[in-house]
Amino acid sequence: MSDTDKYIQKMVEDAKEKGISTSYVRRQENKQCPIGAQGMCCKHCNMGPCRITSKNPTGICGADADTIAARNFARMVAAGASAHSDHAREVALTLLHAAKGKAPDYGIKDKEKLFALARELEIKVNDRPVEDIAFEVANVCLAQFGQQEGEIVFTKRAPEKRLELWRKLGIVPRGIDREIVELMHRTTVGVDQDYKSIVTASLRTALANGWGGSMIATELQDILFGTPKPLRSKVNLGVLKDDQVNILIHGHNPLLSDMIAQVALEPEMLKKAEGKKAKGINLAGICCTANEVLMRRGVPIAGHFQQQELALTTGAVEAMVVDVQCVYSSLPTIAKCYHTDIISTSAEAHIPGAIHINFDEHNALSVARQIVERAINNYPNRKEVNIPKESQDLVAGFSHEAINYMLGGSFRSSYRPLNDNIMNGRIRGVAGVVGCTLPGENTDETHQELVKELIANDVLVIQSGCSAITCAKAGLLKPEAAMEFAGAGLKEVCETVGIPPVLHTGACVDNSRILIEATNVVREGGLGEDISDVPAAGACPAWMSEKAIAIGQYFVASGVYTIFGPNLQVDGSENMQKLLYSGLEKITGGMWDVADNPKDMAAKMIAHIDKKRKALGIDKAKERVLYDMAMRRELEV
Ligand code: NFS
Ligand code: SF4
Repeated sequence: MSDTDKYIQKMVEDAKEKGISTSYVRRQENKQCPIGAQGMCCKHCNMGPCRITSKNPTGICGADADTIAARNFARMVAAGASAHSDHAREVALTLLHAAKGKAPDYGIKDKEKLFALARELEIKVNDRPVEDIAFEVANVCLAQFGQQEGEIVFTKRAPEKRLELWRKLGIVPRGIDREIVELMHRTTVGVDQDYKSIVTASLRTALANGWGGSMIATELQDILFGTPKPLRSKVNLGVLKDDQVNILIHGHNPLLSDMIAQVALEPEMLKKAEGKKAKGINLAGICCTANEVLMRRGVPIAGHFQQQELALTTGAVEAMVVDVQCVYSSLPTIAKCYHTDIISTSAEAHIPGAIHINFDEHNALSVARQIVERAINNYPNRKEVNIPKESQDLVAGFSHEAINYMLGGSFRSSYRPLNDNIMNGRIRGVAGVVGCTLPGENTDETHQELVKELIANDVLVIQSGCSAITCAKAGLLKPEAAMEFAGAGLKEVCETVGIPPVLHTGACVDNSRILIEATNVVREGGLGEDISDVPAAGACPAWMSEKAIAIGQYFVASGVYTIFGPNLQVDGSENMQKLLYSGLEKITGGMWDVADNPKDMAAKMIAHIDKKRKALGIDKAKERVLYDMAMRRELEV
């Protein structure tokens, strides 16, 4: 158990003593269904639900373990893709409305990125008004959702060889919504029954997420709220303040959290807080919306997914404001023991027991003010407060643009130094470590140990989502972490460039940034012609949400070796195991793998990275030879 886990356990125990149940307690009480864990439960029609066991090899319709495992897996991909993509749709609609003057509180923060994207989308820039350009960019992005035929536009960003492979396999997404709907259709009773065909279709849907929905969300959020640059901040529940109004923003879409972050700084609001005898307004984040406002505004992070309930038990939270995704249904019950308001804001996500203040982009700031005022007025109702001292410094903000800039040195932005250092072996490879947290004794340690093991072996780590939060809590996202934890080669690079050995690239939708980073490495040259050639690996050590499966599948479809823990819900089917854990490598160049502990996971990732180094012929670190006179003479002959 790591130090940060010990503190989680202490809070869980304290809560339990007060009669408060948390996910940690419920996970022990609620035994996971072993049949579902194997992907062997089907409830897609009312002849069932059917459960496949050795005695019962098929469902009533005749579907076998392979079909059922594939259908369940594919439906997770569809659901996960829908979540990221619906988020993206809202962002695109907001950009559209902002351009038309109908969402007056939003503006274009990063004009350069807007212009660059417009050029890429073949939209004229010249001297046209910014709003006109933004309007067209938003329209092209929105068209990606409803497009019925052809190829979604951002697949063109992939290395040529990758795109050709996708074309050959017939998995270039035609339209984002189309692929999600089609996969839902395929997996209803009596439609696609061949596990291979279902998995292939899910590759296409996953790509519609990674190179579609998620990428649109990232691009347009950068345009609306700014492209992240490295900045310092803090993490863990110790960021809550005992003498200020604490507002926690939780969920995913920065459309809301960015507005609240703005309002919390308004002098008028601060005056109101002082009127209630508070020394200020302290904003902190939970889950991915925390990552969004951290990356762009340096707002501190209170905790990851498994800390949302614990944050309430500090008694110091005036309001927890949530929008969509990863919000526990238990929050209002816990909040009742304190003065905390749980405020839901999305028309798509109502929570029994919460206060609903509907948020929409047309009057964003006024709704944000209403929420912040409510929190301020709640401050005098605080009773006993128990804020842990634990907090850590971190550096975040590593968008692919920032990485390009940082690595390029003083002359020009470039990935060349990264490629060179991978080729000369100072950096062994690159790993993306992402995703959720699970309740258990080793919630944080699973991530922290994996990442420590990777950087000790000179693997540069890129992180996002809740996984990044766990490692930030252990101090791994500070430049100083290179000194303490990184191998000699990686340490040298980190010190020269001034970066931490673990780069925080954002929220889960920002895993699309990792696709671009991998593509940039390919384009820079010297490390193969496709993403699958690069010495790189992806990991999600403790997946929870269907979104994680959708992300895993788009990494695999993009040619990345991707390892999940502690299990995948497909193991009831031997054929699915064979296909995911090895067969796909021959098809996409990427594959799935599983490991239930960080040591094995790191070992498998490093073995894969070494395999790729060998294939590139850069496996033997070249000894530096100092020429002596005899050797020179020999050369001259
Ligand atoms: Ni990602 Fe973010 Fe966290 Fe998992 Fe949930 S917050 S979108 S799904 S739990 S990493
Ligand atoms: Fe059972 Fe087939 Fe219906 Fe699934 S679709 S519940 S396996 S009968």
